[in-house]
Amino acid sequence: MFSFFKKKTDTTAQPSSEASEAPATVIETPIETSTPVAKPSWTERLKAGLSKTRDKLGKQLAGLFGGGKIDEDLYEELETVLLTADMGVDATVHLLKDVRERVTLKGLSDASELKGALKDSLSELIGPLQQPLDVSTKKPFVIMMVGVNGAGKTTSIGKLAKYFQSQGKSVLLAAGDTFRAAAREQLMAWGERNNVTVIAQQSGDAAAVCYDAIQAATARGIDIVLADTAGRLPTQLHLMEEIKKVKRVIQKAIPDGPHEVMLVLDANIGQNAVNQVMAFDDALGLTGLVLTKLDGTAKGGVIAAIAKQRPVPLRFIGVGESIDDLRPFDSSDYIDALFD
Ligand SMILES: Nc1nc2c(ncn2[C@@H]2O[C@H](COP(=O)(O)OP(=O)(O)OP(=O)(O)O)[C@@H](O)[C@H]2O)c(=O)[nH]1
Ligand SMILES: [Mg+2]
Repeated sequence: MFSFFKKKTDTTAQPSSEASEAPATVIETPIETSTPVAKPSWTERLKAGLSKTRDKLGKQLAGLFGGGKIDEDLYEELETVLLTADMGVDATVHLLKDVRERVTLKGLSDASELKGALKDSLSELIGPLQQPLDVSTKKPFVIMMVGVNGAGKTTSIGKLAKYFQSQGKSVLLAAGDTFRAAAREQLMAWGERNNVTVIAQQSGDAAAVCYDAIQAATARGIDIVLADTAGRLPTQLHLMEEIKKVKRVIQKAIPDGPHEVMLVLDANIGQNAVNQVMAFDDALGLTGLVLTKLDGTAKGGVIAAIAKQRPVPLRFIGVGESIDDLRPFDSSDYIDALFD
């Protein structure tokens, strides 16, 4: 399937440790195809994507908010519902306290009025995570994508490339996952869909590929570099050292870079997502998050857990596998899609 790319590969080994010492063997793919597809609106897809969470959370809440008095039993049930939606203990305790305060302040007594109070509390909690990524501050603006295996890094890069292009930006991809055999081809396939150049090496290290990509982007006046990296667990210490090195080498190519260190998280893992945010943040200093696969999970509440425990800006959320299924996080859209 990828024979087109294979023709261009170079088998020169790159036993380099620091990119500046070892120029990358570059495989470039300037490709001219695009795939226009008619699709439902983002709001519809967001709602459809969050349907599992909404079905579960929404139905349970509808039961609670149906009517009757606001009493201790009701708060207890609400606590269970929030925990089940994977909001985590900290966020749940916080939300309950906040909802109680709102109920007292507004003199609410009927359970049907609780929904508004909960929406307001949730909005105040997760609202600060809504900080859209401004890529216009640097050129090239270098984005380094990190995360565990299978989180959705490579597909998110493809989606982001398309998103940024639609904003009139030029994009270059760095195939920095040099661990997995098919990774480079996967990124090139995404490059093809998005009509973007991919900088890759047949072999060699991730840092060298990123270094080379930044130099190419600088020389060509490209707006954005999206650097893919291999998946790794925070417990794999040697791989965490390797990713720190990638960051250091990026800084050699562009001293104030990377301008965004973005952790890609799979929403299906629920509370584990919070642990991953903490571990990658401690190692690399995260500046943003991408939460993928919200369509496959009933655990959309994890955003509240992140907001409470390690509020790294949530730049984008993904609700499906197709190229338009990743968009900037909007907290009120998100809350509306959860509740309505
Ligand atoms: N349903 C759904 N699937 C997604 C979403 N984002 C990514 N995926 C799928 O998740 C799988 C893994 O995605 P990749 O992009 O290869 O993940 P990765 O983080 O690059 O994985 P490694 O390179 O192995 O570390 C693919 O099958 C994607 O199509 C999403 O928002 N929703
Ligand atoms: Mg990948």
